[in-house]
Amino acid sequence: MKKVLFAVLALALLVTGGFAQDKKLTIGFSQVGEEGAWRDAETADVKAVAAERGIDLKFSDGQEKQENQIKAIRSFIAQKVQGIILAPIVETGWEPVLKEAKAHHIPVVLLDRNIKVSDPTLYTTFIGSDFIKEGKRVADWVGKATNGKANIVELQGTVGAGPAIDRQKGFADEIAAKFPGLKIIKSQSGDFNRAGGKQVMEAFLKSDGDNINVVYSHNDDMAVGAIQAIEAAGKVPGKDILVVSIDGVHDGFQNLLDGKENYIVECNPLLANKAFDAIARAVIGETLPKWTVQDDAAFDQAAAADFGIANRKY
Ligand code: GYE
Repeated sequence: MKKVLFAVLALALLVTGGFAQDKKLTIGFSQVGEEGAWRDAETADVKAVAAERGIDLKFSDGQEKQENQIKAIRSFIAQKVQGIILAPIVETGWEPVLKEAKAHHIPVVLLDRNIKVSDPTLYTTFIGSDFIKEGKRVADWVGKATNGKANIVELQGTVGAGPAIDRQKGFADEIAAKFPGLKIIKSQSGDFNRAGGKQVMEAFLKSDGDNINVVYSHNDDMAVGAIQAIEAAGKVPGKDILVVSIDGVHDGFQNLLDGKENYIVECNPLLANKAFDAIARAVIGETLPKWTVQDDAAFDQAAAADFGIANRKY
């Protein structure tokens, strides 16, 4: 069966002379949910690129639940898709369902978050940014801006999610190595969304009020919520309390321009072209590197003003 499929695809390649054959592909996309602007941009990009390429896209919104994502993958397998794109909410627990996909020879490309599995052949490639490096870049900026002395509160992403784990680790490792005077006095999850960021920041302000010099948020959306909490507490975000985060979505960028935020490391959500290319290659039997790394920029207020919000793509 697999051989027949390969032969047909190889023939299609010969006829069309390239990856244009992916016109005939049916691909399932299991998305995390709709927790913020970053993810909405990613979803829109996947849908737009699928339409451009004439791909039949089966889209499933996991509503921030791993069990929904696992169900979606099973349903994609039952519908005999040729490939699956998975944006995994958390790092662990995927092994059984990925074995099922593998048994049906369906390649799975990991989009924007990585997973932990003992058998690396269970997925084709992880397409996304280096979250450890993001955390380090933020720590380096905070170290410089505060002369290496500050009390920091941290808003973590979704518990168990790759970017939350690595953004925490990269930041913590960097300050341990270079800035002994930077102290993380509180750290809690705001679940990568605005309401979560606001709520957790309110609690931090209540308990630690005047001791907080910096808020490090694992994404822009939580930083937007934190800035609201800081203002409601009668303090000036960007001055009384420095605000730093990751993503570079429109509202985060605007806060940088408005002086309410101080530094953002970009994390590009527009990965769909790379994802569909990866599936097309896997379908014809190519082996890909396990990590397709996305390189990102970083902005302080001056760099943001230089770049201009009109040039932001998400
Ligand atoms: O930073 C955040 C989103 O997985 C890299 O998830 C992604 C992260 C992104 O909710 O805004």
